[in-house]
Amino acid sequence: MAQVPTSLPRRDFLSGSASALAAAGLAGRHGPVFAQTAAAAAAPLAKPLPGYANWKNADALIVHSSTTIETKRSAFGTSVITPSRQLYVRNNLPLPADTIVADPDAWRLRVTGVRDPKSLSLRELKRLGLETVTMVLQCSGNGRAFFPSQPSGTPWTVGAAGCVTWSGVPVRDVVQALGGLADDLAYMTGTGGEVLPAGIDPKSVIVERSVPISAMQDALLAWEMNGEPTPLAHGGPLRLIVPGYAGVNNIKYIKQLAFTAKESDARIMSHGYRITPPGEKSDPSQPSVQEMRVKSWINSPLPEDRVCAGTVQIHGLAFGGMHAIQAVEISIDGGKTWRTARLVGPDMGKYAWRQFALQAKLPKGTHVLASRATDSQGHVQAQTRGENKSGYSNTSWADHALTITIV
Ligand SMILES: Nc1nc2c(c(=O)[nH]1)N[C@H]1C(S)=C(S)[C@@H](COP(=O)(O)O)O[C@H]1N2
Ligand SMILES: [Mo]
Repeated sequence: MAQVPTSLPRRDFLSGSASALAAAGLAGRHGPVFAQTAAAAAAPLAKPLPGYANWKNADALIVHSSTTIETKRSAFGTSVITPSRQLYVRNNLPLPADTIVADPDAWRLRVTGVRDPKSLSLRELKRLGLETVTMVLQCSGNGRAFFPSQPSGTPWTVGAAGCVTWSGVPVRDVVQALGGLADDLAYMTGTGGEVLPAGIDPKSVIVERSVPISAMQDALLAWEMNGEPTPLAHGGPLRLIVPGYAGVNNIKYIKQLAFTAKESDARIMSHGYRITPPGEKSDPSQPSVQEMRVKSWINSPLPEDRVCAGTVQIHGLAFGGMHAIQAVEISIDGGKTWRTARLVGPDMGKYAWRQFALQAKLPKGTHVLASRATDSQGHVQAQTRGENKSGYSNTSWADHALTITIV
Protein backbone atom coordinates (compact mmCIF):
# COMPACT_ATOMS: atom_id res chain seq x y z
CA MET A 1 0.00 0.00 0.00
CA ALA A 2 1.17 3.51 -0.69
CA GLN A 3 1.15 4.44 2.99
CA VAL A 4 2.16 8.03 3.52
CA PRO A 5 5.54 8.29 5.21
CA THR A 6 5.45 9.78 8.70
CA SER A 7 7.90 12.43 7.61
CA LEU A 8 7.08 14.28 4.43
CA PRO A 9 9.58 16.27 2.45
CA ARG A 10 9.87 19.86 3.64
CA ARG A 11 8.52 21.02 0.30
CA ASP A 12 5.11 19.44 1.10
CA PHE A 13 5.10 20.92 4.58
CA LEU A 14 5.65 24.41 3.25
CA SER A 15 2.82 24.06 0.75
CA GLY A 16 0.22 23.89 3.58
CA SER A 17 -2.10 26.90 3.36
CA ALA A 18 -1.32 28.34 6.81
CA SER A 19 2.39 27.90 6.14
CA ALA A 20 1.97 29.64 2.82
CA LEU A 21 0.16 32.50 4.51
CA ALA A 22 2.81 32.61 7.22
CA ALA A 23 5.52 32.69 4.57
CA ALA A 24 3.73 35.64 2.99
CA GLY A 25 3.63 37.32 6.40
CA LEU A 26 -0.16 37.07 6.54
CA ALA A 27 -0.84 34.57 9.30
CA GLY A 28 -1.20 37.31 11.90
CA ARG A 29 -1.65 36.62 15.58
CA HIS A 30 -3.90 33.61 14.94
CA GLY A 31 -1.17 31.76 13.08
CA PRO A 32 -0.46 28.13 13.91
CA VAL A 33 0.93 27.46 17.35
CA PHE A 34 2.94 24.30 17.79
CA ALA A 35 2.79 22.37 21.03
CA GLN A 36 5.15 19.49 21.43
CA THR A 37 3.30 16.55 22.99
CA ALA A 38 5.07 13.71 24.77
CA ALA A 39 3.67 11.15 22.35
CA ALA A 40 4.72 13.06 19.28
CA ALA A 41 8.15 13.74 20.75
CA ALA A 42 8.65 10.02 21.32
CA ALA A 43 8.00 9.19 17.67
CA PRO A 44 11.07 10.14 15.67
CA LEU A 45 10.42 12.19 12.52
CA ALA A 46 6.68 12.66 13.27
CA LYS A 47 5.57 16.28 13.32
CA PRO A 48 4.00 17.45 16.58
CA LEU A 49 0.28 18.22 16.77
CA PRO A 50 -0.44 21.94 16.41
CA GLY A 51 -1.59 23.70 19.60
CA TYR A 52 -5.28 23.87 18.66
CA ALA A 53 -5.27 20.06 18.26
CA ASN A 54 -2.88 19.11 21.06
CA TRP A 55 -5.72 17.27 22.84
CA LYS A 56 -5.81 14.71 20.02
CA ASN A 57 -4.35 11.20 20.04
CA ALA A 58 -1.04 11.63 18.21
CA ASP A 59 -0.56 7.86 17.89
CA ALA A 60 -3.69 7.61 15.74
CA LEU A 61 -2.79 10.50 13.44
CA ILE A 62 -0.45 11.57 10.67
CA VAL A 63 0.41 15.27 10.96
CA HIS A 64 0.95 16.44 7.37
CA SER A 65 1.13 20.12 8.34
CA SER A 66 -0.25 22.47 11.01
CA THR A 67 -3.54 22.61 9.07
CA THR A 68 -3.81 19.04 7.72
CA ILE A 69 -3.97 16.03 10.05
CA GLU A 70 -4.99 12.55 8.88
CA THR A 71 -6.36 9.53 10.74
CA LYS A 72 -4.14 6.45 10.31
CA ARG A 73 -5.77 3.60 8.40
CA SER A 74 -4.94 1.33 11.33
CA ALA A 75 -6.83 3.61 13.75
CA PHE A 76 -10.37 3.43 12.34
CA GLY A 77 -11.48 0.57 14.56
CA THR A 78 -14.80 -1.24 14.12
CA SER A 79 -17.36 0.66 16.17
CA VAL A 80 -18.83 3.19 13.72
CA ILE A 81 -18.16 6.54 15.40
CA THR A 82 -14.74 8.11 14.93
CA PRO A 83 -13.59 9.39 18.32
CA SER A 84 -12.98 13.14 18.22
CA ARG A 85 -9.40 12.60 19.36
CA GLN A 86 -8.75 10.57 16.20
CA LEU A 87 -10.72 12.62 13.68
CA TYR A 88 -8.85 14.29 10.79
CA VAL A 89 -8.48 18.07 10.55
CA ARG A 90 -8.40 20.25 7.45
CA ASN A 91 -8.14 24.03 7.63
CA ASN A 92 -7.92 26.32 4.62
CA LEU A 93 -7.03 29.28 6.84
CA PRO A 94 -5.55 29.76 10.31
CA LEU A 95 -8.24 29.15 12.94
CA PRO A 96 -10.09 31.92 14.79
CA ALA A 97 -8.93 32.66 18.34
CA ASP A 98 -10.03 30.03 20.87
CA THR A 99 -11.84 32.70 22.88
CA ILE A 100 -14.86 32.03 20.61
CA VAL A 101 -15.46 28.66 22.30
CA ALA A 102 -15.09 30.05 25.83
CA ASP A 103 -18.71 31.32 25.79
CA PRO A 104 -20.34 29.33 22.96
CA ASP A 105 -23.87 30.66 23.56
CA ALA A 106 -22.69 34.18 22.79
CA TRP A 107 -21.65 33.23 19.21
CA ARG A 108 -23.78 35.00 16.62
CA LEU A 109 -25.05 33.83 13.24
CA ARG A 110 -26.50 36.15 10.62
CA VAL A 111 -29.28 34.62 8.54
CA THR A 112 -30.26 36.29 5.25
CA GLY A 113 -32.48 35.37 2.32
CA VAL A 114 -35.41 34.78 4.68
CA ARG A 115 -38.46 37.04 5.14
CA ASP A 116 -37.19 38.21 8.54
CA PRO A 117 -33.36 38.35 8.22
CA LYS A 118 -31.66 38.43 11.62
CA SER A 119 -28.56 37.94 13.66
CA LEU A 120 -29.20 35.21 16.22
CA SER A 121 -27.10 34.13 19.17
CA LEU A 122 -26.40 30.43 19.69
CA ARG A 123 -28.47 30.77 22.87
CA GLU A 124 -31.45 31.83 20.71
CA LEU A 125 -30.80 29.17 18.07
CA LYS A 126 -30.98 26.44 20.73
CA ARG A 127 -34.63 27.35 21.35
CA LEU A 128 -35.70 26.87 17.73
CA GLY A 129 -35.28 23.11 17.28
CA LEU A 130 -33.17 20.06 18.01
CA GLU A 131 -32.02 17.13 15.90
CA THR A 132 -29.09 14.70 15.78
CA VAL A 133 -27.45 13.21 12.69
CA THR A 134 -24.56 10.81 12.22
CA MET A 135 -22.72 11.44 8.98
CA VAL A 136 -19.49 10.81 7.14
CA LEU A 137 -17.28 13.89 7.07
CA GLN A 138 -14.82 13.42 4.24
CA CYS A 139 -12.42 15.81 2.52
CA SER A 140 -12.81 15.95 -1.27
CA GLY A 141 -9.11 15.15 -1.55
CA ASN A 142 -9.31 11.91 0.46
CA GLY A 143 -7.56 9.30 -1.71
CA ARG A 144 -5.47 11.91 -3.54
CA ALA A 145 -2.28 10.00 -2.66
CA PHE A 146 -3.39 7.21 -5.01
CA PHE A 147 -3.36 9.45 -8.11
CA PRO A 148 -0.20 8.60 -10.08
CA SER A 149 -0.26 12.20 -11.39
CA GLN A 150 0.65 13.39 -7.84
CA PRO A 151 -1.73 16.38 -7.79
CA SER A 152 -0.67 19.24 -5.54
CA GLY A 153 -2.38 19.27 -2.14
CA THR A 154 -2.24 17.03 0.89
CA PRO A 155 -1.51 13.39 -0.10
CA TRP A 156 -4.35 11.89 1.95
CA THR A 157 -4.79 8.13 1.61
CA VAL A 158 -7.99 7.11 3.47
CA GLY A 159 -7.82 9.10 6.69
CA ALA A 160 -9.33 12.44 5.66
CA ALA A 161 -12.67 11.02 6.73
CA GLY A 162 -14.59 10.13 9.86
CA CYS A 163 -18.07 9.20 11.00
CA VAL A 164 -19.37 11.80 13.41
CA THR A 165 -22.56 12.44 15.39
CA TRP A 166 -23.73 16.05 15.46
CA SER A 167 -26.51 17.74 17.44
CA GLY A 168 -28.02 21.08 16.61
CA VAL A 169 -31.00 22.89 15.18
CA PRO A 170 -32.31 21.86 11.75
CA VAL A 171 -31.74 24.66 9.24
CA ARG A 172 -35.36 24.33 8.11
CA ASP A 173 -36.56 25.14 11.66
CA VAL A 174 -34.47 28.32 11.64
CA VAL A 175 -35.86 29.28 8.24
CA GLN A 176 -39.40 28.68 9.45
CA ALA A 177 -38.83 30.78 12.57
CA LEU A 178 -37.63 33.63 10.35
CA GLY A 179 -40.74 33.62 8.16
CA GLY A 180 -39.62 31.23 5.45
CA LEU A 181 -37.41 31.82 2.41
CA ALA A 182 -37.58 35.35 1.02
CA ASP A 183 -37.97 34.12 -2.52
CA ASP A 184 -37.62 31.10 -4.73
CA LEU A 185 -33.89 30.82 -3.94
CA ALA A 186 -31.64 28.13 -5.36
CA TYR A 187 -28.71 27.91 -2.92
CA MET A 188 -27.81 27.75 0.74
CA THR A 189 -24.52 29.57 1.33
CA GLY A 190 -22.45 29.30 4.52
CA THR A 191 -19.59 31.60 5.51
CA GLY A 192 -16.77 30.68 7.88
CA GLY A 193 -15.88 32.90 10.84
CA GLU A 194 -12.12 33.10 10.35
CA VAL A 195 -10.38 36.44 10.77
CA LEU A 196 -9.21 37.13 7.21
CA PRO A 197 -5.67 38.26 6.53
CA ALA A 198 -5.49 41.99 5.83
CA GLY A 199 -4.33 43.37 2.52
CA ILE A 200 -5.68 40.68 0.19
CA ASP A 201 -9.03 40.34 -1.55
CA PRO A 202 -11.31 38.63 1.00
CA LYS A 203 -13.04 36.67 -1.80
CA SER A 204 -9.74 35.00 -2.62
CA VAL A 205 -9.41 33.38 0.82
CA ILE A 206 -12.77 33.37 2.59
CA VAL A 207 -14.30 29.94 3.25
CA GLU A 208 -17.77 30.35 1.76
CA ARG A 209 -19.63 27.53 0.03
CA SER A 210 -23.00 27.15 -1.64
CA VAL A 211 -25.01 23.94 -1.83
CA PRO A 212 -28.30 23.37 -3.66
CA ILE A 213 -31.30 24.46 -1.58
CA SER A 214 -32.45 20.82 -1.47
CA ALA A 215 -29.57 20.13 0.94
CA MET A 216 -31.36 22.31 3.50
CA GLN A 217 -33.76 19.45 4.23
CA ASP A 218 -31.25 17.47 6.32
CA ALA A 219 -28.81 20.27 7.22
CA LEU A 220 -28.08 21.20 10.84
CA LEU A 221 -26.47 24.08 12.65
CA ALA A 222 -24.56 21.99 15.17
CA TRP A 223 -23.04 22.91 18.52
CA GLU A 224 -22.38 19.39 19.73
CA MET A 225 -20.06 16.76 18.23
CA ASN A 226 -19.79 13.19 19.50
CA GLY A 227 -21.51 14.14 22.74
CA GLU A 228 -19.42 17.19 23.61
CA PRO A 229 -19.51 20.89 22.73
CA THR A 230 -17.95 21.13 19.24
CA PRO A 231 -14.26 21.92 19.73
CA LEU A 232 -12.68 24.83 17.90
CA ALA A 233 -10.64 22.45 15.73
CA HIS A 234 -13.88 21.05 14.31
CA GLY A 235 -15.80 24.29 13.94
CA GLY A 236 -17.08 25.18 17.38
CA PRO A 237 -19.02 27.00 18.67
CA LEU A 238 -21.34 26.45 15.66
CA ARG A 239 -20.91 24.45 12.47
CA LEU A 240 -23.04 23.95 9.39
CA ILE A 241 -23.55 20.23 8.75
CA VAL A 242 -24.65 19.22 5.26
CA PRO A 243 -24.98 15.42 5.38
CA GLY A 244 -23.90 13.59 2.22
CA TYR A 245 -21.88 16.53 0.89
CA ALA A 246 -18.07 16.78 0.70
CA GLY A 247 -16.26 18.07 3.81
CA VAL A 248 -15.66 21.60 2.54
CA ASN A 249 -19.40 22.36 2.60
CA ASN A 250 -19.55 21.77 6.35
CA ILE A 251 -18.62 25.31 7.33
CA LYS A 252 -16.81 25.64 10.65
CA TYR A 253 -17.43 28.54 13.05
CA ILE A 254 -20.22 29.60 10.74
CA LYS A 255 -20.97 33.31 10.98
CA GLN A 256 -23.47 33.71 8.14
CA LEU A 257 -26.08 31.49 6.52
CA ALA A 258 -27.53 33.04 3.37
CA PHE A 259 -30.21 31.80 1.01
CA THR A 260 -29.12 33.02 -2.36
CA ALA A 261 -30.12 33.04 -6.03
CA LYS A 262 -26.57 32.34 -7.17
CA GLU A 263 -23.56 30.41 -5.94
CA SER A 264 -21.02 32.34 -3.89
CA ASP A 265 -18.39 34.12 -5.99
CA ALA A 266 -15.71 33.33 -3.39
CA ARG A 267 -12.70 31.70 -5.03
CA ILE A 268 -13.12 28.50 -2.97
CA MET A 269 -16.53 28.09 -4.69
CA SER A 270 -15.90 29.46 -8.18
CA HIS A 271 -12.50 27.86 -8.81
CA GLY A 272 -11.75 25.63 -5.83
CA TYR A 273 -13.10 22.09 -5.60
CA ARG A 274 -13.89 21.81 -9.30
CA ILE A 275 -13.38 18.65 -11.35
CA THR A 276 -10.80 20.11 -13.70
CA PRO A 277 -9.33 18.01 -16.52
CA PRO A 278 -5.62 17.27 -15.95
CA GLY A 279 -3.43 20.04 -17.34
CA GLU A 280 -6.25 22.60 -17.55
CA LYS A 281 -7.18 25.61 -15.42
CA SER A 282 -10.13 25.40 -13.03
CA ASP A 283 -13.20 27.44 -13.93
CA PRO A 284 -16.79 27.82 -12.72
CA SER A 285 -18.23 25.84 -15.64
CA GLN A 286 -16.61 22.63 -14.40
CA PRO A 287 -18.54 20.35 -12.02
CA SER A 288 -18.24 21.33 -8.35
CA VAL A 289 -17.32 18.63 -5.83
CA GLN A 290 -20.56 18.32 -3.88
CA GLU A 291 -22.54 15.12 -3.24
CA MET A 292 -20.31 12.25 -2.15
CA ARG A 293 -20.48 8.92 -3.91
CA VAL A 294 -20.42 5.31 -2.78
CA LYS A 295 -17.03 4.24 -1.41
CA SER A 296 -15.46 1.63 0.85
CA TRP A 297 -12.07 0.46 1.96
CA ILE A 298 -10.53 -2.29 4.06
CA ASN A 299 -8.76 -1.33 7.31
CA SER A 300 -7.58 -4.77 8.41
CA PRO A 301 -5.43 -6.66 7.78
CA LEU A 302 -2.91 -4.03 6.63
CA PRO A 303 0.38 -4.63 4.81
CA GLU A 304 2.34 -3.70 7.95
CA ASP A 305 0.51 -6.29 10.10
CA ARG A 306 2.12 -9.65 10.78
CA VAL A 307 -0.61 -12.15 9.88
CA CYS A 308 -0.26 -15.92 10.10
CA ALA A 309 -2.00 -18.32 7.73
CA GLY A 310 -5.50 -19.39 8.72
CA THR A 311 -8.81 -17.69 9.48
CA VAL A 312 -8.75 -13.90 9.23
CA GLN A 313 -11.47 -11.29 9.83
CA ILE A 314 -11.15 -8.88 6.93
CA HIS A 315 -12.89 -5.66 7.91
CA GLY A 316 -13.41 -2.11 6.76
CA LEU A 317 -16.02 0.58 6.26
CA ALA A 318 -18.44 1.66 3.54
CA PHE A 319 -20.69 4.64 2.92
CA GLY A 320 -22.99 5.80 0.18
CA GLY A 321 -22.69 9.59 0.42
CA MET A 322 -26.31 10.59 -0.22
CA HIS A 323 -27.65 7.03 0.06
CA ALA A 324 -27.54 4.13 2.50
CA ILE A 325 -25.23 1.18 1.96
CA GLN A 326 -26.97 -1.80 0.43
CA ALA A 327 -24.12 -4.32 0.26
CA VAL A 328 -20.36 -4.72 0.37
CA GLU A 329 -18.34 -7.36 -1.45
CA ILE A 330 -14.77 -8.40 -0.70
CA SER A 331 -12.22 -9.88 -3.06
CA ILE A 332 -9.10 -11.70 -1.87
CA ASP A 333 -7.76 -12.13 -5.41
CA GLY A 334 -7.44 -8.54 -6.59
CA GLY A 335 -10.98 -8.28 -7.95
CA LYS A 336 -11.27 -11.49 -9.98
CA THR A 337 -13.90 -12.98 -7.67
CA TRP A 338 -16.10 -11.40 -5.00
CA ARG A 339 -17.88 -12.59 -1.84
CA THR A 340 -20.58 -10.76 0.08
CA ALA A 341 -19.39 -9.29 3.36
CA ARG A 342 -21.48 -9.04 6.52
CA LEU A 343 -22.53 -5.58 7.70
CA VAL A 344 -21.45 -5.24 11.32
CA GLY A 345 -22.84 -3.15 14.14
CA PRO A 346 -25.56 -0.50 14.39
CA ASP A 347 -27.07 1.26 11.40
CA MET A 348 -26.80 4.96 12.26
CA GLY A 349 -28.78 6.12 9.23
CA LYS A 350 -28.08 6.64 5.56
CA TYR A 351 -25.42 9.33 6.01
CA ALA A 352 -23.29 7.24 8.40
CA TRP A 353 -20.83 4.60 7.37
CA ARG A 354 -21.24 0.89 8.02
CA GLN A 355 -18.59 -1.49 9.19
CA PHE A 356 -18.29 -4.69 7.20
CA ALA A 357 -16.45 -7.97 7.80
CA LEU A 358 -15.71 -11.21 6.01
CA GLN A 359 -14.19 -14.29 7.57
CA ALA A 360 -11.72 -15.83 5.12
CA LYS A 361 -9.06 -18.52 5.18
CA LEU A 362 -5.85 -17.04 3.84
CA PRO A 363 -2.95 -19.35 3.02
CA LYS A 364 0.70 -18.30 3.11
CA GLY A 365 1.69 -15.96 0.32
CA THR A 366 0.67 -12.63 -1.16
CA HIS A 367 -2.96 -11.60 -1.52
CA VAL A 368 -4.62 -8.50 -2.93
CA LEU A 369 -7.63 -7.54 -0.80
CA ALA A 370 -10.29 -5.21 -2.16
CA SER A 371 -13.78 -4.07 -1.17
CA ARG A 372 -16.58 -2.84 -3.39
CA ALA A 373 -19.75 -1.21 -2.03
CA THR A 374 -23.21 -0.77 -3.54
CA ASP A 375 -25.65 1.90 -2.34
CA SER A 376 -29.42 1.60 -1.96
CA GLN A 377 -29.92 3.09 -5.43
CA GLY A 378 -27.82 0.33 -7.00
CA HIS A 379 -24.75 2.49 -7.67
CA VAL A 380 -21.67 0.26 -7.49
CA GLN A 381 -18.32 1.63 -6.34
CA ALA A 382 -16.18 2.22 -9.41
CA GLN A 383 -13.03 0.24 -10.16
CA THR A 384 -11.09 3.27 -11.37
CA ARG A 385 -10.71 6.86 -10.24
CA GLY A 386 -11.96 9.75 -12.36
CA GLU A 387 -8.79 11.57 -13.39
CA ASN A 388 -8.81 15.25 -12.47
CA LYS A 389 -6.22 17.92 -11.86
CA SER A 390 -6.60 18.28 -8.10
CA GLY A 391 -7.09 14.64 -7.16
CA TYR A 392 -10.66 14.94 -5.89
CA SER A 393 -13.38 12.34 -5.32
CA ASN A 394 -11.32 9.17 -5.50
CA THR A 395 -13.71 6.27 -4.95
CA SER A 396 -11.73 3.66 -6.90
CA TRP A 397 -11.82 0.23 -5.26
CA ALA A 398 -8.64 -0.73 -7.10
CA ASP A 399 -6.75 2.26 -5.66
CA HIS A 400 -7.88 1.33 -2.16
CA ALA A 401 -6.90 -2.36 -2.49
CA LEU A 402 -4.21 -3.74 -0.17
CA THR A 403 -1.41 -6.17 -0.96
CA ILE A 404 -0.75 -8.27 2.12
CA THR A 405 1.68 -11.08 2.80
CA ILE A 406 0.59 -13.97 4.99
CA VAL A 407 3.46 -15.73 6.79
N1 LIG B 1 -14.67 27.81 8.23
C1 LIG B 1 -14.11 26.75 7.66
N2 LIG B 1 -14.83 25.65 7.41
C2 LIG B 1 -14.27 24.57 6.83
C3 LIG B 1 -12.91 24.59 6.43
C4 LIG B 1 -12.15 25.76 6.70
O1 LIG B 1 -10.96 25.86 6.41
N3 LIG B 1 -12.78 26.81 7.32
N4 LIG B 1 -12.37 23.49 5.80
C5 LIG B 1 -13.32 22.63 5.11
C6 LIG B 1 -12.74 21.40 4.61
S1 LIG B 1 -11.90 21.50 3.13
C7 LIG B 1 -12.97 20.20 5.21
S2 LIG B 1 -12.45 18.76 4.51
C8 LIG B 1 -13.65 20.13 6.52
C9 LIG B 1 -12.72 19.51 7.55
O2 LIG B 1 -13.37 19.38 8.77
P1 LIG B 1 -12.57 18.97 10.10
O3 LIG B 1 -11.33 19.80 10.18
O4 LIG B 1 -13.52 19.16 11.22
O5 LIG B 1 -12.22 17.51 9.93
O6 LIG B 1 -14.06 21.39 6.98
C10 LIG B 1 -14.51 22.30 6.01
N5 LIG B 1 -15.03 23.50 6.61
MO1 LIG C 1 -11.56 19.31 2.40
